[in-house]
Amino acid sequence: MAGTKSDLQVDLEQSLHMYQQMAKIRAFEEKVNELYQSAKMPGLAHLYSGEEAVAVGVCEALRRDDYITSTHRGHGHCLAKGAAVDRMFAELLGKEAGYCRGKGGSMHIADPDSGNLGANAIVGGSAGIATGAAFSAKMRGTPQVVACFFGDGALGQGLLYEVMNMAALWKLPIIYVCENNLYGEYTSVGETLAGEIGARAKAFNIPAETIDGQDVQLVYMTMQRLVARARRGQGPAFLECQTYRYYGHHVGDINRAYYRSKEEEREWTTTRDPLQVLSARLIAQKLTDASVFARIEADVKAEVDAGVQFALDAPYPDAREVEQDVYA
Ligand SMILES: Cc1ncc(C[n+]2csc(CCOP(=O)(O)OP(=O)(O)O)c2C)c(N)n1
Ligand SMILES: [Mg+2]
Repeated sequence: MAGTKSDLQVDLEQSLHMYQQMAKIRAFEEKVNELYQSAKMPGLAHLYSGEEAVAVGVCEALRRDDYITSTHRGHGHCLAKGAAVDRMFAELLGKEAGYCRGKGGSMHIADPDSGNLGANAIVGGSAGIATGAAFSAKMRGTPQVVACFFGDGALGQGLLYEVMNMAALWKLPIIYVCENNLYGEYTSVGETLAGEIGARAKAFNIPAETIDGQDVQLVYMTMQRLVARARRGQGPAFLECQTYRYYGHHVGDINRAYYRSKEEEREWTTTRDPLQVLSARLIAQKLTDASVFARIEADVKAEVDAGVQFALDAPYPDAREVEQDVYA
């Protein structure tokens, strides 16, 4: 029965699927770090480790033809929406098999087949693209919904407020998902943000909620509600997910001690780890046991190992294609 409370429970199969998605993102990011540290990957990357429950909980509530827009810290969003590990690695390594034929790299991965309109290196930049996509869905009369991911740093960008105003006025089917990981580069949100985060959305009469972004079941259930509302034509919503990045701002930021404490890192990585939160809960509820998680971990490790090997072996694009598909 649609809309009953029991619909909003997360069953075991779906919980394990979300665990598997989170474990895949974690394993992927660990491998990206290894590639960078061993100088096998050009450029750099912003790792999503620690924030997996946000991307996975949000994307679990979406259909394949719903849209997302992503950020500079976008690998988790791409994978959660359905991108393949091998083509992701290929893109990071500049290979032709990558999602942008090796010309985009870490911060520009897009995959229209899975509804991913792309990562974006301009902080806040994807808000305009996401809102345009929601406007397009409304004009075309499709039931598609858009999830727009952005970090706390994007709250300092004017574009976000211009598009939230439009989305509210035109009742666009979009969820603005703020990944508040407490830092923008090397500065704590306490030094950059005045007032409450949700109040910014409420100023446009957009309903806003703040939740624990380390609890994937909670993220999923909350998103399910907001997505259903948007699909019914009731307009946008704003979701602040409180989360934490385990590594530095990017893979080269290895000395974090001058801007955040070891105690803070320890608290988030031990008591609030999204994978452990979910596995401990399912075990405590006697729904499953530790061997199931061990098997999932082994499966995703095998997938990631095969994916990276595929990408390492894959050819670079032909040099004559250097200007092909390049628009600026
Ligand atoms: C418009 C713009 N200003 C500045 C930057 C440089 N920059 C890159 S990432 C970043 C911090 C973003 O912080 P946040 O939005 O909280 O995302 P997080 O890195 O924490 O995931 C900044 C300032 C940029 N890319 N774009
Ligand atoms: Mg941040």
